[in-house]
Amino acid sequence: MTLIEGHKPITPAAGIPVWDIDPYDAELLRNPSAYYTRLRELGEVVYIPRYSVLAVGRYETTRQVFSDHENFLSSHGVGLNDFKLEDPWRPPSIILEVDQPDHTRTRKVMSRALSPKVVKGFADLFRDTAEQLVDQLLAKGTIEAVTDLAEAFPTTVFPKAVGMKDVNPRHLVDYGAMVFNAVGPDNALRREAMSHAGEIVPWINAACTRDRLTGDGLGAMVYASADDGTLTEAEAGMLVRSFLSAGVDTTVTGIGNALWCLSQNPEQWQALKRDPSLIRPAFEEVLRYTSPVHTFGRTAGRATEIAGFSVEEGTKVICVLAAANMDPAKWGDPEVFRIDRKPIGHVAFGAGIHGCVGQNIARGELEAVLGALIERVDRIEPAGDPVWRPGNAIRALDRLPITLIPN
Ligand code: HEM
Ligand code: OVM
Repeated sequence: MTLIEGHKPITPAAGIPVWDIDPYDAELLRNPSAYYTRLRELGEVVYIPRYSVLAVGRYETTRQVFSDHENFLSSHGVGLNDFKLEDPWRPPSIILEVDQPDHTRTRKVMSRALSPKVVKGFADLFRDTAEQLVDQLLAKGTIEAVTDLAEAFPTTVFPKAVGMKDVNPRHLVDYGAMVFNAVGPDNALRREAMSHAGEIVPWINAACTRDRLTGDGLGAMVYASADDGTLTEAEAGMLVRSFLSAGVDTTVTGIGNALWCLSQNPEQWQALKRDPSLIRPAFEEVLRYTSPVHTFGRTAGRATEIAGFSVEEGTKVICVLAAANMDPAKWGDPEVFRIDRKPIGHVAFGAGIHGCVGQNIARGELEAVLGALIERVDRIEPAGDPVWRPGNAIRALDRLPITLIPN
């Protein structure tokens, strides 16, 4: 069989609309909103011949496929590559890229390490770091918010939370770019991200071993599960790798996207300053509105259906979370950013058994950053055009020039 983008080519069922588009085109990824709209309008599920995949973007359907772990598997990879047909670029994640029952044991270890109680223990670290950083940036006035704040904050606090002895913020950010671009096709974005692999992969793998971790962080909690026999030593290292894979670029993107939302919507910024209890809901709205992870996939493990259309075994389905989070059938005025919307049920963290296990950390980091900002900053003004960075799975800013005006 000749594979297409590393998976089995399919014949779509009769009645599924065929759409000749490249959803991983860099220009489309910079400005995706017309693609999201058309994807939802075309039907419950669409066939994209260029990659021989199905795509879903309506809220209910996307949520359903994403959470139906019985029919739609993760063990074949959550990108275009089918791990059972072509070797993945790295040993698969033992939490993200596995199915039940394998998933259950590793997920338990990770949810304990990332529980609300553990995350509360990082509140002081997060707050102190955010306050210091915002004070420094206020002294500068005009900043490039992506590097100066969105990257600076998580690359400072997250390695400390994990207990990493080796520090290299650049490697952490670049590894995230590899991991998330790897779920797309073999395009220029993926190749550029992968061009750093030779240096970064060995550095990351070394940073995950027990001797490179302190005794008091998230890493040590995972290794404690090797001591009690729940995990092997190698499995513990693999779960630490999952922290480093999923825990940096996502929150970098969340913070950058939040600053974009608030700098573009000054009345929402003022509303947040007036009512700090809206910090959490404001971040949920940032997640709904910008979907930092815009697309992740599944593979049909058996013959099944999507919204009544037959789907053959081995079919790759790309789930466009960002389109679902903008579906007017679910959200009133989806194109309006409203910090008091409280968008319960958004799929920015996924849904079902693989739903983001790090969401407490993500919320904790954002709460600290937004909290420090509202206490110190009167206005956030654009200081140039925002530039988006195309990514096969992540929608992030490349540059966000802003001016912070103190209280
Ligand atoms: C899973 C998004 C932050 C660790 C996921 C999934 C999404 C997501 C969409 C589902 C993947 C799937 O079902 O295939 C985000 C966003 C974040 C964020 C938008 C920040 C704004 C974090 C952080 C960590 C983390 C800070 C680590 C501390 C993970 C892990 C999984 C995951 C390990 C796999 C869970 C499983 O398969 O059971 N995340 N994430 N994430 N996330 Fe996050
Ligand atoms: C992992 C992981 C988890 C979530 C997202 C992700 C594709 C990787 O366990 O390595 O990025």
